[in-house]
Amino acid sequence: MTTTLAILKPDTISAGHAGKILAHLEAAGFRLRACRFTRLNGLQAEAFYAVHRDRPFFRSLVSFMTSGPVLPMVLEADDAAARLREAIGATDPEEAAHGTVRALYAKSTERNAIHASDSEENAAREIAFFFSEADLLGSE
Ligand code: FUP
Repeated sequence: MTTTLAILKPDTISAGHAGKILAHLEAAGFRLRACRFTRLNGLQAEAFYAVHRDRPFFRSLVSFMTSGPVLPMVLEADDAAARLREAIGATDPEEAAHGTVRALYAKSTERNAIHASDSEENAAREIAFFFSEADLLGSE
């Protein structure tokens, strides 16, 4: 079993879709190991998305991700990072496969409902961004 990070984004929380998306992921075989309800400030959102700093959509992405609360969570499964990427679908919901979280709930490429780490290496970094070792102890 491995773990990965998901974030239910502000559009998901404001639309009241958090419970449905969590139920969808649990039904798909992911197990919840940790979660928080928080609101990112500008510095935190910029740091989390630092890899995109020079992209044209960066300021708008930071503005959206700080516009309301988010729900970061650690999910566990066999090959969790790759399987979660499959379960959420393509970045642009119009390209997301039928039945994926983004096909079902995302409104646009920016307001796309959920983040998921794109590799096991990034999953470790992103889990550590939101959760401490102590948060994960005892939740196996
Ligand atoms: P993903 O890994 O599917 O979340 O997508 P990317 O890492 O390519 O992009 C990170 C976030 O930037 C996406 F969730 C949404 C946002 N984004 C835009 O707002 N516009 C774009 O053209 C591309 C990405």
